[in-house]
Amino acid sequence: MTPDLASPVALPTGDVPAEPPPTLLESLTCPADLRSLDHAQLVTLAAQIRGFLVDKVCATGGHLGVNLGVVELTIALHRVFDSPRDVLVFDTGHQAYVHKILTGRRAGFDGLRQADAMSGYPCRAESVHDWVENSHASTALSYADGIAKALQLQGHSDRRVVAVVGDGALTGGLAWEGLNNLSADSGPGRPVIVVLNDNGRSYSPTIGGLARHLGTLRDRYRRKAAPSTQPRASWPHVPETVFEHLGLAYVGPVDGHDIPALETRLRHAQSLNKPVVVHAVTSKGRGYQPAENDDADRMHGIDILDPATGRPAAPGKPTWTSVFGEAITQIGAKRPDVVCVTAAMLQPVGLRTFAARFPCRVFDVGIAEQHAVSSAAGLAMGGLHPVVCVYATFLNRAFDQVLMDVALHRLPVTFVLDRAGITGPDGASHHGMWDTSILSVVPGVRVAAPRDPASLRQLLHEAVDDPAGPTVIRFPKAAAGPDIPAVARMDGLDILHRSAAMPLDVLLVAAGVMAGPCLEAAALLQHRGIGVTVVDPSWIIPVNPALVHLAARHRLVLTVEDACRTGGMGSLLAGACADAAITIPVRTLGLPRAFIQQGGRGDLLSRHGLTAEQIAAVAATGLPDTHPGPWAPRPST
Ligand SMILES: Cc1ncc(C[n+]2csc(CCOP(=O)(O)OP(=O)(O)O)c2C)c(N)n1
Repeated sequence: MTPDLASPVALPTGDVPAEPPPTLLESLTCPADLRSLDHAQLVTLAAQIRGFLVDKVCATGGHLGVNLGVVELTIALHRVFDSPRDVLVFDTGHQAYVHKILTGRRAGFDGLRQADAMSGYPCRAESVHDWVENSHASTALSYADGIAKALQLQGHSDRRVVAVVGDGALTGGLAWEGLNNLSADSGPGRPVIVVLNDNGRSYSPTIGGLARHLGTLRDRYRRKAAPSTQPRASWPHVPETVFEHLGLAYVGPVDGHDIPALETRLRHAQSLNKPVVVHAVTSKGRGYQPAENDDADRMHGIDILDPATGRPAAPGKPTWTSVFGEAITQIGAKRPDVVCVTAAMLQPVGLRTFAARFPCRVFDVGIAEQHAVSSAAGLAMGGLHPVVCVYATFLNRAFDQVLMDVALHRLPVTFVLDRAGITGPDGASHHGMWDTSILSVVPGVRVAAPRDPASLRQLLHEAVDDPAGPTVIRFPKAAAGPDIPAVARMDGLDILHRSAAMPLDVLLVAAGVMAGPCLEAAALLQHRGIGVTVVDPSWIIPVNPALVHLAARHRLVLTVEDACRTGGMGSLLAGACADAAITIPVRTLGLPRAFIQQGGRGDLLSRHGLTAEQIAAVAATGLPDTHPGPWAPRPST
């Protein structure tokens, strides 16, 4: 008989459905529980963790492929080392989901990366097992170096410090500064264990001489694993490792999915009592077919997906990144001198089409933003126009290079800052909210914030046509469009709205994507009898003198930007008005000088006063004299 699926099965009175017994994964509460498991149980546990990751990460979005690759490695680390007494530092931190699961945070995965819930990176407030929470790459060796020095000086020589670093993160210069220091002091007593998680990829395959060297070492491991019919003498020559040349010990390569082999190597590394690199070979996306088949980045990080197909649950809309990708490719077709530079993020910054059309004119330099900028300076000195494409938050790394290597030389380099402003679920280290503050002190740099796809295309053209010095274009992680036409253009300013036959009460100065909420705010204010002009300066740094003149004609200026208020567009305009002895009040809305936690972009913008209603409320209450009292927008009639 076919059961009626719509109605629950009737149980005899008094019967309670039996709870299924907990799975191995469900029965784990802390890392120590791992140590009593036998090999077969560990294999089962690894499979359960993979199933759990696919289920949960497909539902929330997050770093899937990365974490599927480190399941066995993380289990082995927690069996060999005694966290948190021994210190585990994860470089970048995007690969710490398994660590979270094993340290009692399985339940948090339902809220992964959501507001007021579990972070997508290690987080000191969440667990004593998390030492570090910065998710900018290549820092782990330096943290480990410092922690080990501190433990040593305080007599804790029995505590181990382990840094887990990817082959991608190892392309960053900072990692080499760390390695250099670790090997400078290779005596007993400060033995940092560097676990190199080598999957051959950053997002895409890792580039450069180091990647080639690691490839040769991986080859050695593969040949050992698969008995060759060729005589051993015909195998290619394998040089000693670069790590040994630096004075560190080297252990490996070891199969990063073989828990007993990993444990043996980690214990051996521990026994050496000196700085050592343990080279674990892993594969990103392991165990989930859609990730293993994904050539672009093995599903490094994903949005919400249908786990059965590995495809997005809803079709995507055009993003700022995709609009940029098309625009730069069109420019590239007309301008052979335009070249692009990426720091290991070709696809995420929208350069895939450009790279396919002009493979010789795009340079992936590894996770090396500082080098990317100075190398771009060299490209410009050599007569090309480089376009450096990075996430806004990662430009922080290269501030000195922008200042001294590009701006001081007045070189025509264009910086395209993707993910500017609130980025959402990646949290404090990923909000692209510092760029305008740091760029505002750089002499000669011009910064633009497009409001829509048409202005992105226009401003990008203006930027690459500027031979006189550095230019910057910033846009957010969001869907792009629709276009917002200007009603007038005046001395480089786009006037987006003017209240007809009303006084010039409020000037709303909208930086880029804040144009939409400012236009809505204008409608609300106008409805209350307040005259509003909405202006988009397009180039937000330096201040356009025409904006100061326009400000002087109004009774209140309110600037609105999706960036840190400190030193941003608003504070620059306020300073320029003060310098010009203009006494009308200038209010500034933007992000606070604070580390903003993760959440949805819309939610976080609203929490920081950047919705239309909130903008209108500040404008109405900030107007001198005529509009006193609390602001409450009238219900529409
Ligand atoms: C300074 C900096 N630049 C760029 C990034 C963006 N990013 C996050 S993970 C990643 C690739 C990391 O590769 P790898 O270290 O090999 O780790 P895997 O993801 O392969 O495990 C990049 C480029 C970052 N986090 N920090």
